[in-house]
Amino acid sequence: MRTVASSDHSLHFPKGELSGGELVRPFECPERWDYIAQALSAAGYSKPETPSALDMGIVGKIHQQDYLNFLSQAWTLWEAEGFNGEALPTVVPARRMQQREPDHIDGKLGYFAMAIETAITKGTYQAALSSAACAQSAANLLNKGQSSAFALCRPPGHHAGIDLYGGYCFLNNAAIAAQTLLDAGAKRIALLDVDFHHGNGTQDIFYHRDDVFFLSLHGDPKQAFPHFLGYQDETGSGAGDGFTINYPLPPGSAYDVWSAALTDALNKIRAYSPDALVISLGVDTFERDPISFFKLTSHDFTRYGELLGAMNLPTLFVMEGGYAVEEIGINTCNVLNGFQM
Ligand code: OKP
Ligand code: ZN
Repeated sequence: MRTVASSDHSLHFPKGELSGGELVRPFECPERWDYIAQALSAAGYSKPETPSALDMGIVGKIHQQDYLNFLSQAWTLWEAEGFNGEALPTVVPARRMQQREPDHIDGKLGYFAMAIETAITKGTYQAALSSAACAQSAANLLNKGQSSAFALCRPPGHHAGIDLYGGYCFLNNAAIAAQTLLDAGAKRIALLDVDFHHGNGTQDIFYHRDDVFFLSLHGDPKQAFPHFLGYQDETGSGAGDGFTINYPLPPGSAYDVWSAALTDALNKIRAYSPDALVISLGVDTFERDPISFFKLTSHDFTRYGELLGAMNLPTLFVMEGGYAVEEIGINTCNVLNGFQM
């Protein structure tokens, strides 16, 4: 399996994440990328390829232009105010307030945020662009006939909506990859999100569409981030009616419970008969993940990789979360190895 990665990920390394009322060192840190790259190399995967320049025309089919303008300007506007810290929102357009983009950066940050733990810094936008480019270039490997590919995306993407950032995400890498497959002639894409957290951004982007079938297994939003999306009764709308499926699962869920949901999802994907499968691959379902509550073992990642491989579909893996940093490489490789068994 060919892999795509960009060293630009290291341009995004905020010092602080708002967690438990403190600014802590972010869980989503640059070493995550290093551990995965190292594990891929140790497992005999060929050296990751550098992505081609991102096609912004395709990005424009996923994200709104006002949002892209905001991301591109945020750090400059923040610095121009003379603020000393990293850019974090403090005020959001809550119920019954104006949904209107303000001029001041404090207002813009809150207007486009879906969560406020995530800092924007000088290199954030470039890192996000290169991360999306990895997903897009990996999608283009499938377009050119490869049966699978892995995009080592960092920062992750699945919480980024049409015009929303947060939860460590800025551009929706998996959605951009799915659109890249569609624009090359695919008619139906299944996008399966196995990250511990609900892929609210991906759901938002495709909620009204029937050309991308979105399925997500995740911690029940009553108990888990992002808390405000990912319930079972969200099933799509309009043309997209029936093309969103959520599997919210309770705290402590181990492989028996989790894989039963996966098997159901895979059966529904088979019935949809997609041209390709995109996996939002988060390995924060791991039993020792510091911010999640599922109980998958390292071996379980191999087991479900095999189930994904048995689908016999062109498959693109897009890296999302995973915060047990020392085990993130092994767990990610286990999925890819299982897939190829
Ligand atoms: C990003 B991805 C829990 C706080 C959660 C944000 C989590 C973002 C996860 N105490 N903070 O889906 O792995
Ligand atoms: Zn996650």
